[in-house]
Amino acid sequence: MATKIVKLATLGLKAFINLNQSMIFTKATYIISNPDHTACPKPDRPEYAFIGRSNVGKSSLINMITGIKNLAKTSGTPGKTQLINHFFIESKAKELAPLQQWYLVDLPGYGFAKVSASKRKSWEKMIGEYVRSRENLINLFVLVDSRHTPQQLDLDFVNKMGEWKVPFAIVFTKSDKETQKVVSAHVRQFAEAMKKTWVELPPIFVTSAEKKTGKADLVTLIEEMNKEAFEKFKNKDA
Ligand SMILES: Nc1nc2c(ncn2[C@@H]2O[C@H](COP(=O)(O)OP(=O)(O)OP(=O)(O)O)[C@@H](O)[C@H]2O)c(=O)[nH]1
Ligand SMILES: [Mg+2]
Repeated sequence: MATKIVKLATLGLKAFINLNQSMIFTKATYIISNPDHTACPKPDRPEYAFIGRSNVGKSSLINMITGIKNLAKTSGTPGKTQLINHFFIESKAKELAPLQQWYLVDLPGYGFAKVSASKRKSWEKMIGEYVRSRENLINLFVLVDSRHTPQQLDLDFVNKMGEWKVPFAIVFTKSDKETQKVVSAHVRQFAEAMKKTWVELPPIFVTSAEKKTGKADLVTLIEEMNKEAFEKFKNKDA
């Protein structure tokens, strides 16, 4: 099925410049896990969620970003994360910068073959409802395994986000498991596949939670989007 050409309406991304800032995390704590979006914390802070196939490395990436090894639970067995998990984060861009308080969200993976069809369906429903109705969701990070050529499931997912107008960035994971040449080829192929239906590509990152690479660019993007989001929150309250 042909996908509608969609233009990214991504908050803050145009303003994104890598200033080589490195975010200082002053607090990162687990708050709550929920089976559906209605029970999530009050949407009064910017929120960033991590999604992707089961086992792609979502929970590991959250731990890498915050620098806390076991903040989000990881596992070698796919299907570990089964609920919407909220983490409260307090950070600043540099020593004297103002504190920013925001949420990180670890989501279950999509497309996991080894759970029952009904469970898979209910996860997909939970994810779909969460990304479409969570009003403080500033950006979704869609994780893609850098060891593979473009997978239809991932392309279908990003196209769905386009249809739903959910702002997202793509994060290639596990880049330590392949040579840089292979990883670059897979990233290029994914971008080419997206260009068939997209007029503008989202931001793309290459990471390894194992080697702790790619963190600075990700946190810089969050920092920039936070600034813009806080302005919006302020205007809403005024
Ligand atoms: N080599 C390597 N292994 C990784 C990396 N990121 C994650 N892993 C491993 O991949 C497995 C899955 O990682 P998780 O972070 O639990 O993946 P997930 O996407 O949260 O998985 P689910 O919650 O089950 O959907 C674990 O064994 C991790 O140690 C990486 O960058 N490099
Ligand atoms: Mg997980």
